[in-house]
Amino acid sequence: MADSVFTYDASTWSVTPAMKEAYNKNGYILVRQMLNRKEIEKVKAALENPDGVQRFAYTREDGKKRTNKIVLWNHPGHDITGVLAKTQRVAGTMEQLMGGDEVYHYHAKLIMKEAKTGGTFLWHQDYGYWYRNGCLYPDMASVFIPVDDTDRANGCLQVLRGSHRLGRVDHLDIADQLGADPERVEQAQKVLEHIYVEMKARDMLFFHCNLLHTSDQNSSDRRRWVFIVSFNKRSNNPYKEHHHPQYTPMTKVEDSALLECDETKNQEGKWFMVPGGLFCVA
Ligand SMILES: O=C(O)CCC(=O)C(=O)O
Repeated sequence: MADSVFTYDASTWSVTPAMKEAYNKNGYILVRQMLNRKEIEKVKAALENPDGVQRFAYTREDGKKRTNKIVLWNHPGHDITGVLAKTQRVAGTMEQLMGGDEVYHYHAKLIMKEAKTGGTFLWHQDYGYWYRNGCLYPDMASVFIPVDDTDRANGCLQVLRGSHRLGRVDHLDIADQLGADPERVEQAQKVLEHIYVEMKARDMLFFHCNLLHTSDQNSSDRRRWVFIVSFNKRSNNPYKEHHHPQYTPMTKVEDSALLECDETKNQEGKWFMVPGGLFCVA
């Protein structure tokens, strides 16, 4: 784990060869304190605003008598959540870790595991889903940005270190979810290190789309909300149209744009997934 953990310093930040090596070897890097206190408060307030993304929240059963609340959208938009996704710190770092070719916003989501009721996510690879969308290469990745501290008690993310190098594992319908083939997961668990990625709000985890990950129910009395932004490469434009975007140019913004933005309500430009389809905010 230690070789994949770094600490952010705004005055010196760049993606170093050590970070790239760790990402390629382990399938992820964890960067501590990547947002400052003002920034995380802003992001949290935007995600919590009942007149913002919350208008599009829905509940998903986990197949184990628990639920997660989710908001999922395509295209970053122009509010605080969109600005964060487009910053050099988020999109630029991800682009560098993914090899430097241009990336675009594939989708973003807010996962709300509420205290006492929050559900599980089965072991899966994100590419297990995205493969079905016509993305030929696993040249995709996500940034996991908790807005609450997350630990074993409130259902932190768990990963199998280096599992992205297994390639894509078959995904099956299991307990109302799409999960990685349990036989493969069981074998992978015998040879790969199982890591509970405990994080503070302000930290970010950058992870490869073939990294096997899961999370437990939240039986604690603390909620666990996380904002996740996923990127695809321009060169990996999906070969078929589906419910997430084809290549759409994304202009990255300076990190300072986050504190300069005060928009938390206007969701113009985003397409939200809602039960029954996609809803465009014109
Ligand atoms: O929030 C979590 O614990 C996991 C979320 C996840 O893996 C997903 O949405 O694909």
